[in-house]
Amino acid sequence: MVSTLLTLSVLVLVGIAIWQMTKIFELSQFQTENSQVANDKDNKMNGYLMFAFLIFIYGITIFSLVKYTKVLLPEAASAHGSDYDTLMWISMAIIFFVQTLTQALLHYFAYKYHGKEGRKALFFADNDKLELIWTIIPVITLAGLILYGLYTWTEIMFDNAEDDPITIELYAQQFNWTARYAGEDNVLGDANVRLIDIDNANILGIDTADPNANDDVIVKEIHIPVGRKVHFKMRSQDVLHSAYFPHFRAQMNCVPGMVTEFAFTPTITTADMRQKKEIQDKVKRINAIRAEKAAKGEPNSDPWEFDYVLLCNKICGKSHYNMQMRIVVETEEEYNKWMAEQSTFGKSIAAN
Ligand SMILES: [Cu+2]
Repeated sequence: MVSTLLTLSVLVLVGIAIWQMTKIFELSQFQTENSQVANDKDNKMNGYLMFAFLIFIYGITIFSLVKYTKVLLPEAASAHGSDYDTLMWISMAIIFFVQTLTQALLHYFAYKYHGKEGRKALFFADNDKLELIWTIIPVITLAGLILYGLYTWTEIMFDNAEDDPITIELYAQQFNWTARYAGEDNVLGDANVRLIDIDNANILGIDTADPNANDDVIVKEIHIPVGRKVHFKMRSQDVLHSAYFPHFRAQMNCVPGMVTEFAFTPTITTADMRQKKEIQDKVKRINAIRAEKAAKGEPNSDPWEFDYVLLCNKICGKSHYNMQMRIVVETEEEYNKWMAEQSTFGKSIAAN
């Protein structure tokens, strides 16, 4: 501890010494060609450099668009997903257009009006017309985007008119997910962190006295029938986590001490998604990288197959990156068959 402090103070002192020495060095220089005042040549040079930098920005933008567009998420696999994507693409298009235009203007003006011997800047205190224009246009655009966003949000979050959703609880903890189906009655049994009893297979702290808990089904992989709404209720055991379903365009924080909710309807089965061209291309690309790793004998190099996933999207600790669960979207029959194979909470408790 003391030695760390000592090392730190020595480093700081050395830093100050170097800084003072450069200052002395600067002061000792003769004020000839090395003048700090920019001349016409310097100003012109800086004007050109502004243009060069603009070309660099556009170049790197085009490069990224060409090279990295393929890593974007595939087609949305939920009923609300296309609304969400449209909202994002409209916002992105407006931002992209305005950014491209203003960036060019900024650099062009910096070049056009670069410093010149004898040129003086025009000064005026204010201009009502200009201020009106640059206030009104953003206000209208932003109001439009925000209203459209709110409308989409309400559509996604509060559209529960039809349905008979399947209720599934997602339980987050450092560093894994556990899911609990509400069972035959579609009502989750009460649960509390104080009731957790690892030795008796009660990992979610389910209240054994609650009759609704008996038919609950605890699993480590989610299966959902395509076209059926799923109502997720999230809990967290320890810290903030975030349930992120990238392919279904859904995300909700999991907060210790409260239940958060999100519902969506999956529209494409896992099997159908695997047939899509963009997914097959992605699988090919990833497996090419994996084959290279396998040739070198590196880990995580077995061939990969596409699956929907639930990820944690909050930096919740050192193994956060590994916090994921497989989601299988299948036909109603396949789902029923899978569900029939699962054991209920009541049965596993009785077996203990
Ligand atoms: Cu997490």
